[in-house]
Amino acid sequence: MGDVEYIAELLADQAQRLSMFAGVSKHDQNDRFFLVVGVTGCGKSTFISRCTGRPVTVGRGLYSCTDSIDVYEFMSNGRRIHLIDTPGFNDTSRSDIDILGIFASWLGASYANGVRIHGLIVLHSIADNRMSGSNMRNLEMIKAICGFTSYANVIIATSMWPTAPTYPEKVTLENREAKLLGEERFFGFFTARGARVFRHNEDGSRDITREAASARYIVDQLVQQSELHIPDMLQLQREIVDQGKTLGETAAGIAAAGELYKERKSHEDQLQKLRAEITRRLHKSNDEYIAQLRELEADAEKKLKKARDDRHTLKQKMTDLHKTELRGLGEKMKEMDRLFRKEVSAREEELREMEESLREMRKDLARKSLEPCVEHEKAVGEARERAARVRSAYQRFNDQFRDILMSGPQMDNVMNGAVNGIAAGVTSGIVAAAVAGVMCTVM
Ligand SMILES: Nc1nc2c(ncn2[C@@H]2O[C@H](COP(=O)(O)OP(=O)(O)OP(=O)(O)O)[C@@H](O)[C@H]2O)c(=O)[nH]1
Ligand SMILES: [Mg+2]
Repeated sequence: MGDVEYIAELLADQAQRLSMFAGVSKHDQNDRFFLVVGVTGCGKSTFISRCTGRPVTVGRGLYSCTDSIDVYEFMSNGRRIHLIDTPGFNDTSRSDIDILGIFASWLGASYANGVRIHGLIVLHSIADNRMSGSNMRNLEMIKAICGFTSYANVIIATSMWPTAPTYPEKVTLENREAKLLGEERFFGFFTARGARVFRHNEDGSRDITREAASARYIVDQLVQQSELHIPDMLQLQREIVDQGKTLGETAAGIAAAGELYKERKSHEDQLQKLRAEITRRLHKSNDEYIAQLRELEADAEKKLKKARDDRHTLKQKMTDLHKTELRGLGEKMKEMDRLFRKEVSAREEELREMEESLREMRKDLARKSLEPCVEHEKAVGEARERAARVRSAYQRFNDQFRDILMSGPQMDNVMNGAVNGIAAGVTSGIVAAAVAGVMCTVM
């Protein structure tokens, strides 16, 4: 299978999985939807992959990989479980505000279409030797997104336990765990309000079967809990859908705006210092040093511009957030369409040339043996299959995404509709918007 076909297959598959979470296609009453959250690299996608036994996009190194919401499902005791993979709030390429916009878009649309979140798994790497700024920010955002009175449907799962630690290492980790789970400013906030705690893959084994057993055990606990109690809708859903707040007016938006203000101030200060330094050194220093300062200045300007764009995002309501997602989608789909057309014409050109040379060969009556002709006919048959496969993949891509692309101009009408109308009208759009962020690594 060629690259383009493969990507198209992945996209179509992903669109199908997302559509149930977004409420575009109907789910069963017994289905369970669980959010998996935590900082970048804490093992969310791996956890989901182990549970579902399916490939999930997994990050490499410091760069975060899960760039939008994605949903993976599996059957457990006859019940369909949907695990919702989410980007961390310490993403390397996007700001917390962008990430919050993704949460608001998806959670808002799915809530408005009648999908409830039955619980959350908060993963935290026990290998992190301190609660860094990003860990703390993640916690603040999770709290603000949930806003529950009871956190009984939340599980805190520690990940990345080492294999065969020494005794002192073990003691250090256990002390760290006790502190993390006990102190109100860390996970104590959640545990004091009913959240339960588990160690995921405690023996640090990288054996897939054992990891899967551990992950499934944790999910089972949430399933059982959801039998007893279904949590309230998330605070972010209530605010963005029922109360029609802008992102910046939601509790999570307010929390993110505080950080944004600090970041903006720091970029402004840095820029001011750099500019003063450039003016001071302009006639005294060598060109190379000035060029370095100019580079830093350009970088600080870029960051400041991003912070200003983020302020704009905070002023958006759910419908605007969808529009933004759809605009990005349009661009990506056009690019995909271009790649597909290129691939289709390349395969057709190849087929034409091979058929042409086969015709020439057949005409050559002086040929002594028919062997080369038979071989060539086989090759032409294969080229024909390749061309047909790409054509049909392109057709599938078109069928799946054309309506979504066409829906852009009609969006304004849908936007003025009732809440359910809003969600139903736009979720097919955001389903595709998310799938258009083509994956980075597939396990
Ligand atoms: N040692 C160890 N490594 C793990 C474990 N779980 C995941 N990893 C590795 O940690 C890295 C990050 O894992 P991911 O599952 O991509 O983390 P994530 O939370 O989805 O990251 P983002 O998508 O960037 O937010 C990958 O290289 C995994 O193979 C674990 O339990 N133990
Ligand atoms: Mg991930």
